[in-house]
Amino acid sequence: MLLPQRLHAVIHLQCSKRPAGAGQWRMTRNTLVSTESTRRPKATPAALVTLATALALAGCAAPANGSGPAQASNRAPAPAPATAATPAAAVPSPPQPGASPLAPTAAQAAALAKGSDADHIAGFAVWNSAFQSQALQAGIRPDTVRNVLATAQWQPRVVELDRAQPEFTRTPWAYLDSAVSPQRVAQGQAKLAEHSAALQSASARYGVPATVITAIWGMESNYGSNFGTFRTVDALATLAFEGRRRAWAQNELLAALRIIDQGDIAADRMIGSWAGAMGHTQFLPSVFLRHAVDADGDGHRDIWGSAPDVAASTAAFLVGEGWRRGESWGTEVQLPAGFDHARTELSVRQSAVQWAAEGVQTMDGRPLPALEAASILAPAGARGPAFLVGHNFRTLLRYNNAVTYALGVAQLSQQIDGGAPIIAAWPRDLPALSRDEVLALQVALNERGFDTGTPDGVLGPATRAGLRRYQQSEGLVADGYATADLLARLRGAATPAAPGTAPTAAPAR
Ligand SMILES: [Ca+2]
Repeated sequence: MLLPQRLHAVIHLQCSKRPAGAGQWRMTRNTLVSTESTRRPKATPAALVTLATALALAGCAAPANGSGPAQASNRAPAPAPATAATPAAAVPSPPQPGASPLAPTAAQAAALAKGSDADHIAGFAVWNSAFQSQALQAGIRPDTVRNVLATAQWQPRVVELDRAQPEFTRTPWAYLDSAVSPQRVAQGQAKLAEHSAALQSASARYGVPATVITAIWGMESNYGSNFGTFRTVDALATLAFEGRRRAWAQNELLAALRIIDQGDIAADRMIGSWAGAMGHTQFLPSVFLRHAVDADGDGHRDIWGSAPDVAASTAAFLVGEGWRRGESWGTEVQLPAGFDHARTELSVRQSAVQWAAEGVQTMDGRPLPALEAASILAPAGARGPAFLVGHNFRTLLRYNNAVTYALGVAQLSQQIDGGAPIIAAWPRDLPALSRDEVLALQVALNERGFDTGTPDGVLGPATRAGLRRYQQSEGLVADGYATADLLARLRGAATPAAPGTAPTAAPAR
């Protein structure tokens, strides 16, 4: 990994269990020092000039350095713990209205972002100084503002990663091959045995199977081997200054400072992903405040080093989002001939009994699980596997709102438990579409009157809906799965008899 010029320290964490079954991980830290040794940017004359420019850009009154403690008596009541619009733990929530008047606007931050590293650091210092006042007003302790927020660092790598867009979409099978590899299943079984006491205790307390907790742990951080190397405060402060999701990031940053105030974790151990997701379970700070649990009774909610806390916090999150004890996530199913694939959406719900009456069956002939509001999903379209999913599957989506993610947790937990992998074959002959191809598909559908919303290169419900209407108009199976054939057909380049697209191929799809 390349070290950005001003990334002074990369903190590498390794967790290894103590030998005596204490249920605690020992955390070791290796600090790699790069080009500079101090955490604060030096105020060179050039930097001071750009600082003045940035001040003007940001429309700020000159902030007094170290103004934090002086304003401590001027606290407003602390707001309620940050409430992200989407409490998914691993995925940043959408932007929220109500930006701080103290922060630079998105346009100003964008202007700064085009500048040099010195511009970034100077602008970041301006933003930080202004935000220190806001943090104090929000009730963050002056010591924390001075020692943690004021020493936060601009991390250019965070911005790079935030702006990175993959060139290609990922097919469901490519994602699941990696997320639910035999190695990860075997490792999950070993982790389940190793941390049996912590996982079973959380399971008994919250009613979430230990295999599901283990699977989430595997999906989120590969069982703690990779939960990110960014200081959460640095990552969120960078995102807050950078501006694309400023209100959201400021909210999460305040939540992170509040966690430090509460003494759950020291700032230098508050480590996670570039996007602010922390520790083994990749909780955002606002999610931590709502759901993290001190299960080992040491007085700290520690999702970085305590197996009992990690297991209980994960289960508590799911229960808080509605997980039902004893209910299955769902199962792989066979669909009857002539099944209307336009109905394979989470929004189409009926009881498993009703689905069974339509001819939906399990793969092994056993009865469908008893689910009330269940949906049929076919993430790779009519040629791929289909699943009946219920309420607890939708709860998994609260962790990360992607069907393939929830399917990954479901499959990993099932296989850790000794269950079978997915039986039906994926349509592996279909190539992944590039982002440009998805964009072209969206534009073409819109032009033909099959509305997909604003073209964004991302396959979502609106694109599937537009695609399904197009497929129906052409007499095709309306599965809403985007393929190169469909794009070619939309462009008028497809031959009507192309395999997999012609109406006569419907039974095979
Ligand atoms: Ca604890």
